[in-house]
Order: sequence, then structure tokens, then C-alpha cells
Amino acid sequence: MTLLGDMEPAEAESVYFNEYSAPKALPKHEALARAFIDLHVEDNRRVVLVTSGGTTVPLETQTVRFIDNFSAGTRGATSAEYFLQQGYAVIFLHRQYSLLPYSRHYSHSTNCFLDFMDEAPPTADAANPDHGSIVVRSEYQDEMRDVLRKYRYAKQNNRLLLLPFTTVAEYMFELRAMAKLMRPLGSNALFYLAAAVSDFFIPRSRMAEHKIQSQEIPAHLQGDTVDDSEEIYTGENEIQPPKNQKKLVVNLDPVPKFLHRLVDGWAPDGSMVVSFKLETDPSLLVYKARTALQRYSHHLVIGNLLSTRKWEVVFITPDAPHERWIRVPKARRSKSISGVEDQVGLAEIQKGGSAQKPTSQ
Ligand code: 9Z3
Repeated sequence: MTLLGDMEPAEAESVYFNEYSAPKALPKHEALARAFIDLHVEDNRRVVLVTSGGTTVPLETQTVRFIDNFSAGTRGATSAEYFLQQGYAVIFLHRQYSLLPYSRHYSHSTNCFLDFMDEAPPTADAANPDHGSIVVRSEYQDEMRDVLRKYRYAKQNNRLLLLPFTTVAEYMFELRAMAKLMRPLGSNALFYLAAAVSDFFIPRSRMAEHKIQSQEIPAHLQGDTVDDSEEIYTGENEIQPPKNQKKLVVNLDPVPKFLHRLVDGWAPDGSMVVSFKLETDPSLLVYKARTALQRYSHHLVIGNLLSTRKWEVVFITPDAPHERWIRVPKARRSKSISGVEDQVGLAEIQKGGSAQKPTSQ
């Protein structure tokens, strides 16, 4: 059987998208996005699709277990704020429950949101004199006011559309649909693909329907999915609950690289496409980012290493200088956990940095 990764991009697209049914939320997301895009086409405003957070790879159709990755969505949520500040409207396609623009300052942190609150002293003339109003603690007032104003502005002016996904298949459907809907934007469309997209998945045809069992199933309950092997095998046929299994063996196929289709087919002519490349081995990063840029012929690959991604990124571009490193100075690193964007700002990132090799940790 030919792997999707070995097929021509258009064929891989048709095979992949025929294998899955579209996510239930897609029609609703499309309607919201269409209205959002129409509004900004009318105002001749730039619209960026920011993808953010990790995709899951389910092991069962009725999913109990899935493979996930580390991404919390910091890069995507932070960058979205900077795009909004630069006047863009943002479609924020994100992993459900990952970090969101603005609320990220107060969620997923070591502080519970209640730690930001206080009870004001009761007022004498209040209807309920024992109960003071709940207020933000004084030390957080300035920052929260600033964040709140920006959040309100984005909301009241329809600048931010939040669309969640969970699985890698949902992500692919949403990406394709959004890119096609963005066509009327032409060169006012930007794609900023910061989501951590799984490279491997289990094709629907090989996925177990029910929860994979770890115990022997009594003979009278066994369907025709039981074999005599000693492994649970997500291989050629289905995940098999074995009689005396000790291991779960998962057999994954490569996810087709739809960046090709995004650039050549789905996205509007004249739009800009920025992708990210994540590696852990410093000696591979620039090579892999360059290869991606050559292979998909888009505009910019931003490379980052897992261990240093908050402090440095490398811009790989088709034109000179081809390789440009952007770094947060050491002295400023400990002040923020959010990343390069918060430290130097998107505008400065766009201006660039010096061409040097990655720093060691
Ligand atoms: C990235 O490289 C992002 O910068 C991170 C952000 C996922 C590292 P956090 O959410 O992390 O701030 O913690 N994203 C892209 C990774 C990716 O899957 N790229 C694909 C690939 O490398 C291409 S689109 O093949």
C-alpha cells in the first residue's frame, strides 16, 4: 500500500480528506470565519491565520488514549497579541484549552486566577454591608488594566476570532477550510503556522474502534479482533487485544505534508506564508528549516530549538541574508516566560537580528 507521504500532494489530499469525516464544528467555524473575513475585506484590513498549540493523534476511534505533544500555545497566543497591536485581524486556530491571546497572562500560570483578586473593604451604604466588591489586587492593577483594554478593543472591534481544534485531522480540515475562505483577502492574507503539528498518525482504517484492552478478554466476549500474539499491535489490521500481552505496539504512518497544498492550492495568490520548524538537535535546525523553505517555496521559516525557543529563533528566508538569528539578551531572559515576542516585539522580529550560530544552553 502506498503511504500518503509518498503520493503527489493533490492525491494525498484527496485520499486523506476522504478517509475522515469533517469535524462537527467545521460548518459553524466556516460561517463565523466567512462573516469575519467579509468584514475585514470590506475594511481592506490584513487578516492573519495564527495556528497554535499541539495536535493530538487518537489511538482509538472512541478515544480514551491519544498521543500529544508539549506545546502550550505560548508562541501562537503571544504572537497573536502582537499582530493585533499591528492592526491585523486574527483568526486564532488553536488547540482547545491551550493559551489564548490576553487571557494567557492569567491562565496556565503558577498563580490561580483567584490569587489576582481581593475583597475590597465593605462600604457603609451598600445594600449588603458585609460584602465588599471583588477587586484586582493593587500590584496587578496596571498590567491587568492594560491587558483588559487591549482585549476589550479586540473583542468590541471584531478583530479576534477564536477557533479550537483537538486532533491532527481536525486541524487539517480547519486549516484547509480557513485558507480557502481567506481567498478574497488576496495579498492581505497572512498564514503564521506556529501549531505543533504531529508528524505521525494512525490512519482511520487501522484504528481500533473501542478502548484498547490491557487484560485478557474472556472467550465469550471476544470478537473477531483477537489474535494469539503477545503484543497489542496497531499494525496492518487493527489494534489487537492479545491473550497474554505485555506491550502496546503502535504503528504510525507519516502525516502528509499539506504545506505544499496550502502554498500551491488553498491559500490566496499573493498571500504570505510563514511556517515554524522545531528541532531538538542544534546541528539539524538550519538544514531542516532551509529544506522546508525550498520544498514548499513559501516566504519564511522560523526555526527554533525546544530548549532555547523562548530566547532565540532563526529566520530562514529565500532572499539575503537567508539566515538571521533573533535573540533575547541574557539579562532579560529570566523576567519573562512567554518568549521572544514579548521581549523584542513582532516589529523588531521583522527587522531582524545578527547572523550567528545557535547559542548553547
Ligand atoms: C513551533 O516550532 C513553535 O514555535 C513551538 C512553540 C511549537 C515550538 P510553545 O507552544 O511552542 O510556545 O510552547 N511550531 C511548529 C512546529 C511544527 O510542527 N512545524 C511543522 C514541522 O516542523 C511544519 S508546519 O514539520
